[in-house]
Amino acid sequence: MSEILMSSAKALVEQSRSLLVLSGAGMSAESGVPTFRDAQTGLWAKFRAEDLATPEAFERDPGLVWSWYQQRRRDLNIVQPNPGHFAVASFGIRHPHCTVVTQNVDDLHERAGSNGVVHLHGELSASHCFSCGATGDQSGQSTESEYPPHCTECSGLMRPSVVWFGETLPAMAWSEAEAAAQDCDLVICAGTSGMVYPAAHLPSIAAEAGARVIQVNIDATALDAIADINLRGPSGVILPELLAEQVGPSAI
Ligand code: BJW
Ligand code: ZN
Repeated sequence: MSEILMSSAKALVEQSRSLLVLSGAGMSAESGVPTFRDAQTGLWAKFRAEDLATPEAFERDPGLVWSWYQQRRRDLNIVQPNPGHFAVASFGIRHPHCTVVTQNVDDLHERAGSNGVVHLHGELSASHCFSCGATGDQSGQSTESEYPPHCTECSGLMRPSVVWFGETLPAMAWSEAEAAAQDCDLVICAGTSGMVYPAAHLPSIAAEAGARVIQVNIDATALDAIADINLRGPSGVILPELLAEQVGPSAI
């Protein structure tokens, strides 16, 4: 990757007073979590989204949908955050005006030390009732059961607390993300194809309000056109360099 691009991107980070990091599945790819749309390894290359990630799919076959998410929960238990997650977390500690908005349902940003992460598409570890929305007591939730447990409030079926196609995003998460996009002066989009809305609209919201946009991705994406700087490469390599503490001029 060009040294000139990296140093221009670092200058934008250095000048930024309010940063938004928008992450997608590619951010966790180097931890071993599959993306959705990568040609060979993405989840949608092996499974049909219509069969697993819609409310209609759950109504049709709750056992199939639940067991697929249970397997993903087990897979998530054995992976670790990668250097990209750690770079974002350590930057957030040094710069209080850094908001992390993720489309990911994993908790790898939090496990790396990021606080206040906004989850646009929910969280894999949580469940709520498909009928009444109650979250219930999750303390005894096992990742082994292959059929959804019953709700303690209404005896409906529990479902994973992730956002499926056709469902609205959690209102609080969306309003926090939208406010961060409107207020920031720099957005870093890391590891997202920019194909799923409304999340993919956030960089344009920020750009229209005057922010600059840096994209970190191994490939070209739908966001290339609005990014001021495209840094091509793995987020686990690029982000540690981009967000490294700048060493100021010597005091001597
Ligand atoms: C690396 C890397 C490395 C790899 N380093 N980079 C027609 C019908 C129905 C709906 C719609 C429709 N047209 C539009 C819609 C709206 C729909 C939508 O956007 N669909 C598009 C796909 C067309 N959106 C919705 O339905 C949303 N809700 C909504 O709009 O509500 C309003 C409404 C209500 C009712 C009716 C209509 C509207 C909800 C979207 C929910 C998305 N859910 C999922 C599943 C979550 C649960 C689960 O995990 O199973 O969220 S889908 C999936 O995509 C997941 C992700 O968060 C999301 C985004 O994907 P992401 O993160 O960008 O991953 P990938 O795989 O796409 O890209 C990975 C990138 O990483 C690639 O670019 C790689 O190159 C890169 N990469 N390794 C850096 N090491
Ligand atoms: Zn219920």
